[in-house]
This record gives sequence, C-alpha cells and structure tokens, in this order.
Amino acid sequence: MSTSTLVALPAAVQPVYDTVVARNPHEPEFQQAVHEVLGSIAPVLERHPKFVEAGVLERMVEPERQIMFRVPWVDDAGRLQVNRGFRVQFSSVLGPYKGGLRFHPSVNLSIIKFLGFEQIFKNALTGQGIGGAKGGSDFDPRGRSEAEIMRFCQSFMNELYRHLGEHTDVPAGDIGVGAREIGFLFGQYRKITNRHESGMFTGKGVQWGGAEVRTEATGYGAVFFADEMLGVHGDSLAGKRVAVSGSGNVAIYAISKAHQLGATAVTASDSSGFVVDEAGIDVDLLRQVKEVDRLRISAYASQRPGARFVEGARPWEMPVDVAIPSATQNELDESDARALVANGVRVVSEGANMPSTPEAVAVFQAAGVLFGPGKAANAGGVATSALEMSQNAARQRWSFDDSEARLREIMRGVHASAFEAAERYGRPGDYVVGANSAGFERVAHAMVAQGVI
Ligand code: NDP
Ligand code: 2IT
Repeated sequence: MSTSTLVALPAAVQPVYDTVVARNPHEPEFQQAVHEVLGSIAPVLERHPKFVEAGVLERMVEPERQIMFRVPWVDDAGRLQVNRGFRVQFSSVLGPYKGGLRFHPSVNLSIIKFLGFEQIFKNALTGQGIGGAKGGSDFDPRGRSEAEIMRFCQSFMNELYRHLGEHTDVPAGDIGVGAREIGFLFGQYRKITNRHESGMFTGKGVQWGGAEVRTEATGYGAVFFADEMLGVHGDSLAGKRVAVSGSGNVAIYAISKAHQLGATAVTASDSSGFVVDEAGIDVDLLRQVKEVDRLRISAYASQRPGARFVEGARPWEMPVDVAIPSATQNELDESDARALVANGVRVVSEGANMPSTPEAVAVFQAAGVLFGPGKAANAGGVATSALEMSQNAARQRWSFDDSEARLREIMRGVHASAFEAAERYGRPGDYVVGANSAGFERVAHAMVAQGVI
C-alpha cells in the first residue's frame, strides 16, 4: 500500500492526518489504520461539535504511552541474542489497556501502533470496559526450541511486568503468541511479583484461570459475524463455500465453526502457500500439522487424500461465496479482491487485523459485497478476553456452552451497533463506516467527559 493511492479525506480531518504523517513518517501501517478511521468519521464530528472543541481526534491519534525495551536472551548454542520489545498503551479511557502481544520478525513500532489504534475502536464496539493496546517483539519463534522460547518469554516479561496489572494493562495472544507462550509469560510475571494475579493476562490455560471459548473465540466470532451479515438478507452460512487464509488460531476455529454452521471451508494457508481440500478442511489434521507438529501447511496436503498444495500463492483465486482472511495485515490486495468478486464472492469477514488493503475494500464495496472489517468481525477474541477478566475477578468459571452463547450474543451486538450506526450516518450496509462511527462515538464521549487528559 502506498499512501498516494489513498482517497482524499474530508477537509475536517485532513489536517489531523497530515500531522500523523509528519510525526510518524516511517510508519506506513499506522498511517493506513488512521486514514481508514478518519475516512469514516467526519459526519460524526459534524454532529458532535464537542468532540472537535475537546480535541478528541488530535489526542486519540497519539498513544497515551509507548514502551520499547531490550530483550536479551541466550540461545541453545550459547550465543547472545537481542530482540526489541514493544508495548503501546494507546487508550485507557474505557478501561485498562487491553490487546494482544505479537511475536513475529516483521514486528516494528508501526505495526504495533496500527494494531493498538484499531484495538481502541474494536474494544469500544464490544460494549465492554476495556481500553486499547498492543505489544510484541521482532523475535521469530519459528525453528526455536521450547527452552529458547521460554527463555525469551522470561526475558521479555522481566521488563514488561512493571507496566502490567489487572487494573492497568492486560495482554493476550496474537500472531506467534499462543497458549505455550502465555504460560511462560504468566509464570514469569507471577515469579517476579509474587502475585497469582489471574486478571493480568487473558488466553490462559483453562486449568489455571483461563476462560472456556477464549481459544476459539476470534475464529468463531468472525464466522458469527458473517452469518449476521447474511441474516440481514434472509440468508445464512449454511451450504456456503468458504475460503479461509492462515492456519493459526483464528483460521483453525473459523474453519471449525463454518463447518458446524453447515458451510464448507475449502482452504487454509501460511506464508509458504495454500492448500485446497474440496471435501472441507479436516480441522483435526490441520491442528495436528500446525499446532502439534509445527510443520508447514504443505504437510496437510501430503497427509490428506484429495487435498493439494499451491506453493507461493494465496487462496483468493478460489471460487467461493465467503472469504475469511485470517493471517495478517495487507494479505488481500486489489487484484485478489477483483478475482474474488469475479468468482462470485458475496461476503468477506475479516478474522485478521486489516488484512484487506484500502484498494481491496473499495473493490468489495463497489461490487456490493457484504464486507465486515476486522475491528468488528474479529472482536469476538477480545470480547471473550473481557469475559475471562470478569471470571477472574469473580473467581468463577463459566461453562463452554454458556460462554459460547455469550460470544454469539456479543457478536450480534457488535453487528447491530455497526449496522445501526451506518444507517444513522446515511450509509446503510457500510460496515466500515458503521464500525468506525460506533466505536469512535463511544470513545469520544468518554474522552469529553473525562477532560483533557
Ligand atoms: P497465529 O500465529 O496463530 O497464526 C498466524 C497465521 O498467519 C499463520 O498461518 C501464519 O503463517 C500466517 N502469517 C503470519 N504472518 C504472515 C505473513 N507476514 N505473511 C503470510 N502469512 C502470515 O496468529 P493468529 O491466528 O492469532 O492471528 C491471525 C490474525 O488474526 C492476525 O492478524 C491477528 O492480529 C488477528 N487476530 C488475532 C486474535 C486472536 O485472538 N489470536 C484476535 C483478533 C485478531 P506462517 O506460519 O507461515 O507465518
Ligand atoms: O487483535 C486482537 O483483538 C487480539 N489479538 C486479542 C486481544 C485480546 O486482548 O484478547
């Protein structure tokens, strides 16, 4: 994505964007995320002059606090390694900072800021009391032994712990941070602080303070969101053909729930290529390959009769009714969107954060595709994290079925908020405008009420 290809912003918000670009010149992903929100909210500012008087926008695009730190550790060969750690605490106006940690070699300040910025509005949309944050490291877990991963996590927490706490900042997982890493991170926090403070991390193992359905929640939620969008048109996911990208936490549970609702997910992918399985992706095999054996996605095709591996390509060339991009940012570009539209796609529900480029979103919207942006469609993960925080605070444990029913209800609410705001601002069916406006309104009202902080 280059910023020159972005559509012009309304005059009321352009100066804020210009300042963001001038202040953060080497942060293209952060600029992209800000541009996307600013492109929706000029009518909201017009309706609420107080938001302008209180400088809500100018304050919102500047994180409350940004932490960067050294993470030294020793690998199995006895060599010293140094990584960079990040935590961007973007907004605490609605609750403690909340958002995941990403371990991936591509992580830099721009990526963490884009994710933290998105998180503010996503978390607001859930209706729960959680602020927005993101963190992580450029550490690459791939090919590392379990002992190396543990030492890295311990060193990372040796610095980050001082900025966390159940009423301060509550991380969770994201790319490269799953149950294993959360265990090591939580363990080190407990050791340093001498507190078993369950509510300082979400995504914990269910045997030690974790919540049922948190593991499944993001993928399940993205599928529920697709079903909600179809429901407006008297349709449902049953019988639909679905393309999913990624093969990690979000992808696995999106595929699983799509099957439970009567659809067939025919693809999964990783950064090496994608697999096609016309019979429907076998979730147990996918989990075995990716989460237990930690192999590349091609291993799925070699173990599953009838499946094939397409090297170096993305699943968007497949004819499908529904696409659920669930890998990473900007993984679906304009030509991918054109291919999907030409092949008859009707619904796109973003499991990942900002997977579609702005040009791709424009193609979907011009073609009348039902497009659910990540900050609405993947909000089920963080919403279930907030349920985990509630359970930790009350020292309770809710059942799987009860938790899933709550998730379904939350996704209904997220959809309804985005749908209703889009209508209110004269853009019926535009979930980008709807999600941005509804999330922004909630945050902005709170910022006005709490003064210039
Ligand atoms: P995982 O680490 O479990 O899986 C990530 C998947 O995406 C892998 O298949 C990985 O393939 C692929 N991927 C990662 N980076 C790239 C890249 N640069 N190019 C191509 N493929 C890539 O992460 P999650 O499933 O947790 O996260 C997936 C997306 O969902 C992210 O955008 C994340 O921010 C978002 N998300 C996650 C939530 C959660 O609760 N976990 C909540 C809301 C959103 P490979 O192994 O080859 O790298
Ligand atoms: O992007 C996201 O919403 C997440 N990675 C989950 C954050 C959380 O705190 O559960």
